[in-house]
Amino acid sequence: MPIVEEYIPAARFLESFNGKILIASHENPDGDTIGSACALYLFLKKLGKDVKLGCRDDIPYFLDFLPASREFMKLPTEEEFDLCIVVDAANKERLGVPVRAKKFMRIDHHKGGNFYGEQDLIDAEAPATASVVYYLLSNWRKDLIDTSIATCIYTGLATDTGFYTNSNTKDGALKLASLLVEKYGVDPHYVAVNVRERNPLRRLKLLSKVLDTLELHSGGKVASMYVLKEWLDKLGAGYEDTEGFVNYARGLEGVDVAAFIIEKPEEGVWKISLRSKDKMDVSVICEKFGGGGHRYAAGCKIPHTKSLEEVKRDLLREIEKQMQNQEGLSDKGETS
Ligand SMILES: [Mn+2]
Repeated sequence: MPIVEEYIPAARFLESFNGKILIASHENPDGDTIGSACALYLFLKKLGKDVKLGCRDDIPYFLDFLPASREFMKLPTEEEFDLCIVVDAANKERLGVPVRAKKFMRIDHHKGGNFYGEQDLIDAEAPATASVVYYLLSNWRKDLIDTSIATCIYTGLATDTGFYTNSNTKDGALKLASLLVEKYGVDPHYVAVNVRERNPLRRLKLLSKVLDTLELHSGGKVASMYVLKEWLDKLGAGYEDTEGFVNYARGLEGVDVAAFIIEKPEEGVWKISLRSKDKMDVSVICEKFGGGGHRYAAGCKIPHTKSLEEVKRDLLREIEKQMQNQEGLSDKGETS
């Protein structure tokens, strides 16, 4: 359980803040950044704050059931804010666009990153940013948390834990989920059906193409897959349709690290998603390419000027190197 005192300064700061607030979700938004932003937005609205929601990208179809998900404005905007609350992102760059704000605040559960001031609320032990948001709100005005707010928090928690299967699924995540259901009337089945069982046909067609690219490396410990922009265009699919594909590669027996390479020519990059079964810390690999994330899930970008073959080669080389480093570390750990 988080230490209550840590949440008080952030609550006090927001309580006394009287200006224009923007809650900003990161680019290529996931359930945690959208769920956290929506929960905080609904809560601040109840307090009568001047608050807006913003994101560079469209809200993915699997999150459009969330209360307030349709309130997002497209970033960038000319509008200037007194405060921008960056949720679920280690730095402003993760917003994908510049934001005009006098002050920034970070509410997050990622390790490292940039800090904007005393008002930041970061708990690297938290399973999701949504759980950080929950403890902020419950240490502030518990009575204002309703089923809508709780459903947003639950969705962030459920998606970031892979519906309670990822390695961040510990006692704390399950207890919070239980509390949200018992006390605030969240319906887990409703959330699961909305997030996971409204797939458009184009997504499955895309998956079948992507699975065809599956390759194993390093004696079967590493799996890679990719998707090309032209395939998306042909199927009328978007990047949101590739969400979760990397888990098929990670799910293979013997695979410790799965890599998914997404071509994004309009951003001039290849976007890389890495997943591990927790034996390997993939955030370290992504940091080498200027990205980051968690032990079990991380991402980075490689310039599009490189060919797919070069990207694969560079990535696999770094993964291989880190596997040797980290295996070396754990061996040492065992003998000392
Ligand atoms: Mn998160």
